[in-house]
Amino acid sequence: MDTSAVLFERAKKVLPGGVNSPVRAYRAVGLNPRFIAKADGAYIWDVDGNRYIDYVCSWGPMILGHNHPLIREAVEKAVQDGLSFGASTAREVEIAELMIQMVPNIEMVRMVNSGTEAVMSALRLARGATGRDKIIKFEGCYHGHTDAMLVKAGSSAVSKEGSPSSAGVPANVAADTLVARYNDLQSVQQLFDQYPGQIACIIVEPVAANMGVVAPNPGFLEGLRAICDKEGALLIFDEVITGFRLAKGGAQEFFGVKADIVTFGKIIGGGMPVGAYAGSKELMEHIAPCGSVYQAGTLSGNPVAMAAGLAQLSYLNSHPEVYEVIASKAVQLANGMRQAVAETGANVRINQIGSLVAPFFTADSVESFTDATKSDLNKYAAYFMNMLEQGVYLAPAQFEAMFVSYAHTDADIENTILAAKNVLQKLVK
Ligand code: KE4
Repeated sequence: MDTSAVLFERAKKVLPGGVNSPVRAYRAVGLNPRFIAKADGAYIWDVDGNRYIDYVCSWGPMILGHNHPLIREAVEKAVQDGLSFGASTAREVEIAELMIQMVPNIEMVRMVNSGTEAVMSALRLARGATGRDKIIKFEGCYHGHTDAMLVKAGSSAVSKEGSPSSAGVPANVAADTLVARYNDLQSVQQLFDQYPGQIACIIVEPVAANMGVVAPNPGFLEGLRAICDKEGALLIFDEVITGFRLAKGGAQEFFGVKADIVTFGKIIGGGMPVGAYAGSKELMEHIAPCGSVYQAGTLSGNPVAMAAGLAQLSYLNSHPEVYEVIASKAVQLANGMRQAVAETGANVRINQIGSLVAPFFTADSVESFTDATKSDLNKYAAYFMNMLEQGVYLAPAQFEAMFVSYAHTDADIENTILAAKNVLQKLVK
């Protein structure tokens, strides 16, 4: 098999930037990307045979670790019956019933094929249900690449030098996207005061995990709920990352705050392409064919993808201890990294909530995107490269998260902490 270097040269001839998703190009860390050959449990192997402890976990889907036997067997069994029918199947009903059982405050679900598609559909639903056009998002939050969300977005869409998040987004589309500051309720209320009766919804990552990891300050999500109730707008929790990760019921359960629409992705596909959006029966019956808000998809509810998602969600539903275990491992990791920071005198702040962790190369607290952008991105790039050399695979960009899975062992966590200490010692010299 070709090496990563050879594959990347070939890839750049046939794929924009040599990748099918920008962050995979490692441009934020200034390295050539590793091509991955296989994965198992907490580990991935690149095409050159190097093994890494994996904290990307496919950007969140692999909460049980890679190549879980239950998920693999469910997929192998499902493909025996065919790959796609373009017609309804029992498994779509079963996974929707299970999601409604696991997640509070949702009565109906619509399956789509990605988080982006879930968000795009949820925004259209909010606009269709309220008759209002404007939407509020938060600077540094990332909600996939639908036009309306590529305004001051996070993750790999972070704009350079203040330019918009993407060319190709018409000004009149971007004009309907209003941007507030995460953890700043006043910046939200100001927009409602400026555009009374015009704002359909607020969309928020209940934990911002596309600016590094930034938790909501106490009262922030509750405040968004209250503002939406007062202003007649809908609250959308984008739970593509937090859904089925922060708790069985996701952020609504974890924080005790109800959203009107919830978007999902990643974990519900078990590694296969799946997204979903969900809400009350009343709201969801605005969606075609019941109502006037159109949304459709050739492979929505694909039977093989549903088999993978159903296997993963069923395991999570019957093993709630997973949540306590992955959160405690993340605490062990974060505390170990903080110890390494203290021992080396490095300027690093570690944020952690649930099984999400993120280091920022700054001595200051990080509670907003502005704080996150003040961290030293070059130091992060050096940290990433050195950790890779130590056999630890982190997000190849600062504005992402570390994901701890059920497959990460205590030894993996301890080895990661040791690697971090070695690297920080080297970087502070
Ligand atoms: P997808 O369309 O990539 O399935 O989901 C978009 C999305 C929506 N909402 C949130 C909160 C998300 O984090 C994402 C996608 N997450 C990124 C990681 N930051 C996916 C990785 C990538 O873009 O390659």
